[in-house]
Amino acid sequence: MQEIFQAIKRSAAKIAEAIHQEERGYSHKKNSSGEQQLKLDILSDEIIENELGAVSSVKVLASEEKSEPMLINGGGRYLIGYDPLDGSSLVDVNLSVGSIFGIYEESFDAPNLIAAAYVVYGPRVEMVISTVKAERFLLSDGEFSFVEELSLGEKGKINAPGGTQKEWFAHHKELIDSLFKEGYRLRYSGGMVPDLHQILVKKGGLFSYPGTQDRPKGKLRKVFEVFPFAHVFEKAGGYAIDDRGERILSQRVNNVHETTPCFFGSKYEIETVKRFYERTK
Ligand code: AHM
Ligand code: MG
Repeated sequence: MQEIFQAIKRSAAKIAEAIHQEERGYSHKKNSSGEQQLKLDILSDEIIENELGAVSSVKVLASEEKSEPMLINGGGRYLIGYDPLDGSSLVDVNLSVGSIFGIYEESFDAPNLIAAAYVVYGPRVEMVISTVKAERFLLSDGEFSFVEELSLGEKGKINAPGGTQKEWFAHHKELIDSLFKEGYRLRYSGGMVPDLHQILVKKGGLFSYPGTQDRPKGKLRKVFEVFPFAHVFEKAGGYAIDDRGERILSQRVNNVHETTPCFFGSKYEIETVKRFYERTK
């Protein structure tokens, strides 16, 4: 598995470089930001595919950018689901973005997820790897060095509510309002990687991306986004549940692009989510 993490680290350094090069090209390309964005998504996907595709233990790669998983090496052991550049539209407004990876065995069902990683491209480039614990690394002079083990407290102060408010169900709005009434502060950038990273580093809080009236199954994808972060949160001593109050890591998939409502947080916030969602049962 170490060779997979090494390949992810090399990809991260190259994607960080690509993001900065696009930035340098910004002035003469400012009328075609949509196209530019697309290029960066594709470039990030290619970088990861080239790096992970060369690792002999990798059997299948499934990218958020591609409709079908790709067989790499029939004799390999691991299936990797990844989102090459999550929140990529935020690059244009110079907010942080990220890459997310889930490492599975046998299938892309969550119980088969054995490790996860994500990279945050912000003022600094950081990476978190979760295996038996969740560890934070910082990119400096081309190398990732260990910063700390991530560990959530029982309760935080951050509320990061995703989804279009107009489409929220009444019980969800009540949940979010009640946390604000308790004194929670709004911290939401619209990029799940930096939004969740902030909660992990600040040791608690709630990130929610609920099912809504227009999207009952939410927006975030199980295999590329939700399962990997659920792994990181649990290894950091936190929780990740769906709108039925079930553990995200017990979910299965029929299609790698399926989405699920999701809630990530520390103990107190997740208990609060369960209390408000209990009424819908
Ligand atoms: P993407 O994979 O197409 O970039 O979408 C995922 C992103 C997440 O980072 C973020 O939490 C969410 O979309 C925000 O979406 P929206 O602004 O549509 O609610
Ligand atoms: Mg994404």
